[in-house]
Amino acid sequence: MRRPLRRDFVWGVSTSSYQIEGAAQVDGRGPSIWDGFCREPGRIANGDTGDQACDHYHRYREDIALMQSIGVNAYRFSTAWPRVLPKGRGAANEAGLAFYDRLVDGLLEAHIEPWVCLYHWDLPQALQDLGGWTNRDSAEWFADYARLIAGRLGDRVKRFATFNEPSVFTIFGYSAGGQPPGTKELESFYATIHHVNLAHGAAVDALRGVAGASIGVIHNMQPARPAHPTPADGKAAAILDDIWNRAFPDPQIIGDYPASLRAGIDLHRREGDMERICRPIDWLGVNHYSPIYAKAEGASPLGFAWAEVPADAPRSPIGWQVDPEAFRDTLLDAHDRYGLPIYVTENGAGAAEKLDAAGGVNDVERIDYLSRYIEAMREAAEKGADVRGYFVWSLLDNFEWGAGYTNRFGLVFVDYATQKRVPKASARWYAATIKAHAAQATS
Ligand code: GCO
Repeated sequence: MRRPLRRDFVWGVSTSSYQIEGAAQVDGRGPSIWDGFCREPGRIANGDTGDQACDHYHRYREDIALMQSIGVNAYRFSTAWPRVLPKGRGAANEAGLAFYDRLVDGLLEAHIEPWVCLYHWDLPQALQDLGGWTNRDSAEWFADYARLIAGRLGDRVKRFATFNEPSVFTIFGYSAGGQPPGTKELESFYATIHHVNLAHGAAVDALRGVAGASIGVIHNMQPARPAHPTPADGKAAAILDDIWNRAFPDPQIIGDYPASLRAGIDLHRREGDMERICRPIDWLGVNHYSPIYAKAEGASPLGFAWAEVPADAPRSPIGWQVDPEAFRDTLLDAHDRYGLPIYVTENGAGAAEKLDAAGGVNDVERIDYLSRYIEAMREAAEKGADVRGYFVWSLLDNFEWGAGYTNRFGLVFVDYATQKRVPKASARWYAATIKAHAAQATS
């Protein structure tokens, strides 16, 4: 008899502000770096933008009802910094804060616990104009934003994350291209890593002002594997592992950077910085989809290049490798290395779907992916990983960054032309999974 997951296991869904809210120029929201990036020719598939997205800003009550129908007990979302501070600092936007009041109150009325992530990549453009994360002042800008959110929502919200996937937005924003600001300058890259870590620590201190706050951070964690079993590719994979998996959780939780990054970071590190960064937190959010691959690349300033998934590997409909064992091992490694309670804050499968003749989506491949990954998570828990929750990415189909609206990750299909929501087969499957767990946990 398999040991059930914890009785208080959290079953949720995740989204992010820029990917679902829309209302980009409504009620005083200021521009973010993504608003501008989407308008640069060639950056986003089909020239898509987050201007409307899922119109969650206006349809949040309908979306809460969808969460209720699935039976989740938690909802992870992000607050949009430029919606509450249009210039990134200074005067707050009451209409923006009032939206999050309404959203949080609606969730609590539905008995769904709000989990608030402060930063899911939508930096106010006004702060980017001051250097953004390359500017060491960004730590204080972020701490002030954290204090504003904590002060407004902290009487009702207790679960806070500082950042979502800092390695992704720093690598692709400042080194590999593909995300704003799209620069490729090594020193700026190291500066942003260090300043984002400082911002994390400053925000943790700000959030500690909330009585009963349970503070975490959300990191993508994926085995970095060599494209070929050669010493050169093995070295490249080790570099990618440090940059992709360790550059943030290690200083934030262990207290120092991986050795391979220290020379670059030391150009920006000051006395006392590691104590400013490594502040006690209560949980670790792990986002995981698949392994990643690296190959040696002498011409690359970082010494590696991304490599393809092996041709014979099982893949999801958008070509990401399906490897549940890698997920199990990632959870066990994270448990061993960081020793914090773990919540899987993102896991899911993308597809280029459309409504079938019956007006539904029978997403059996997504169901297969989710069931195999949840089983792998159970196995990790049985082997000792302190896994306490699981959030599907995502509740809704939404703006998938560079892929625009071509990749759909939702349990719920969104017809962007009409904004009609259609729960997929996976929404019904997830609802049944949550119910089955509840029955098992109380037996
Ligand atoms: C990320 C983000 C999400 C993505 C999801 C699917 O990792 O990019 O957290 O915003 O939409 O991971 O790619």
